[in-house]
Amino acid sequence: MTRADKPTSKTGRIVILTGAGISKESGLDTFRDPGGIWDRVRIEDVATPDAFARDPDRVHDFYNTRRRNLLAGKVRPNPAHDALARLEASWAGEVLLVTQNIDNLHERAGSRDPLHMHGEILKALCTSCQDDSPWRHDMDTASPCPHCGRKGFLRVKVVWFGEMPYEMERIQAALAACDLFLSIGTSGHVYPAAGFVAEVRRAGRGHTAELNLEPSQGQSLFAERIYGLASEIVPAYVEDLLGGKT
Ligand code: BV8
Repeated sequence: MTRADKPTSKTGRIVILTGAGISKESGLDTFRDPGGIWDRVRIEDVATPDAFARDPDRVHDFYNTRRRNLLAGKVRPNPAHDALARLEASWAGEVLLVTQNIDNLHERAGSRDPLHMHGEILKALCTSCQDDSPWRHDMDTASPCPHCGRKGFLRVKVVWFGEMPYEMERIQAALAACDLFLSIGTSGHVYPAAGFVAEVRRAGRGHTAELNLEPSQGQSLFAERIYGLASEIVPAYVEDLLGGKT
């Protein structure tokens, strides 16, 4: 199988996957770095449906703390988020930004419609009427659903372990058709996102690049690997893609 080259024209299809590493320099913790979130709490206690059924107050508290931190004034998009928004605005071909992150930093940087495959911390989901709503304050077991009004049925609109991520068919179709797959700021631990690079390789047409602080679990599958701080390597990569004119 020939190795696809990076698109030189601005008409190719690009799929971008981001993870917690792109938001680290904005002040949000990653999960698996030393001192990261999973060093402080266990996935089984706060990020599974069983955890929520067993101790909803604990899970609400975990996300209330992260939501408050995200909405604190000092957390804002960094040059990596800005560069991806610039790429979307300047690229004539299709760009699909898929993020594993539940923060809103891509939107605040100007990305038009990021696909949050793991959901969004600033949304609530009602398990009674199934509607979702914007949600920017603390949530607890007595919070009423803004749509149906029922209490005790709200959860944060986030995909927990063992739950199906959002819009997988749309993502898989885009991966099979893309000319460039960029994986940014992710350790490649969590599936199905960690398997996206293999799906692009199986399709046999897209160039694959990993931009991360350090090699990820799937690093050997990428045709191109660039390591460094996202706020530095992502703008440089986008500048190169756009031919230096941004
Ligand atoms: C699914 C919640 C199937 C939101 C998250 C048993 C049952 C079911 C499934 C499984 C199972 N066992 C295993 C699985 C699969 C499981 C999985 O992959 N487990 C792993 C741990 C082995 N996956 C799932 O359960 C998924 N669902 O498979 O469903 C199914 C099928 C049919 C029907 C129903 C279901 C669901 C996965 C989503 C889980 N939710 N989070 C939240 O609280 O945030 S995942 C969690 O990890 C986060 O959401 C995060 O997005 C995700 C990935 O982490 P990363 O973003 O990569 O972050 P990480 O800290 O790991 O890495 C950061 C990287 O950045 C590092 O490499 C670092 O070097 C780099 N970095 C740091 N600083 C910088 C930097 N890079 C650049 N610049 C910097 N400055």
